[in-house]
Amino acid sequence: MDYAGIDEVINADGLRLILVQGLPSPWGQAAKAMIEHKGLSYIAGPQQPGGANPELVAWSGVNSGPVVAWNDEPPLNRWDDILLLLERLAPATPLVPQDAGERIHMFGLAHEMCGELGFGWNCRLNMTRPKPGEPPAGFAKKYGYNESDGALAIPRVTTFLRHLAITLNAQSQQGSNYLVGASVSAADFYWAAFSNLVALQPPEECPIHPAVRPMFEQVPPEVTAAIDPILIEHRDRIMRAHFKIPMEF
Ligand SMILES: N[C@@H](CCC(=O)N[C@@H](CS)C(=O)NCC(=O)O)C(=O)O
Repeated sequence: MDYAGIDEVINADGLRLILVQGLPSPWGQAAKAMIEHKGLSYIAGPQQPGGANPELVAWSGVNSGPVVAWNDEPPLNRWDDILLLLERLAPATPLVPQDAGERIHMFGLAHEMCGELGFGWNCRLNMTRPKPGEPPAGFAKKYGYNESDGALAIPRVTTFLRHLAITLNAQSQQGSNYLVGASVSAADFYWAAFSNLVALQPPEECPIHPAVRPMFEQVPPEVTAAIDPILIEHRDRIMRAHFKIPMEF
């Protein structure tokens, strides 16, 4: 990824995107792909995962990625705020359905993938689970690991995966390859990006550092068992049509 310095990003006009450097962070990769799909030009800056990132924190108020900023408007860090900004900047390539029922469904699915205690969150709780008897540390502490949510993380992930497969199978029977309605929406981008938390793309598509790859590939067997092939077919189709391959981070 061609990163500008953080100061340059903060002081620039136009659209800026802060990405978690070196990791296929799905929130950031979905935002990046949607920006590129919409033909918006932007400059990117790095968030150092696990680092203090003092300039980023002083500017945006958060120490995580993505952060998306437009001109002198306050920098955004929530997936839904980011999506609505992108829709405003490039309405001609909509990723939020016009139809109210489809829109409600799309935001429901997106929340279940991107929101707190959603699919991505639960995958991370499981990935950073402390050893028995040890207190949460590092990302587990930062992202709110506690025993009750930790115990529910895997069941929440498998329930979501089964629901998503039912949705895609029903869509397929209606003649649609997309999660919602008859055209691509933000939900398709989110699933493509978040699928990497349970079925990481091969190195040539997702060139994550070999030392970090095993952490992403440690998927509990009950999660792997809940991955209907239609989920990965959809991911691969959306990735090939709408994401840059190999992934840049
Ligand atoms: N702010 C996002 C979630 C962002 C998020 O969870 N970012 C993680 C991605 S793994 C991150 O920045 N990790 C690196 C770190 O915390 O240092 C949202 O609520 O929509």
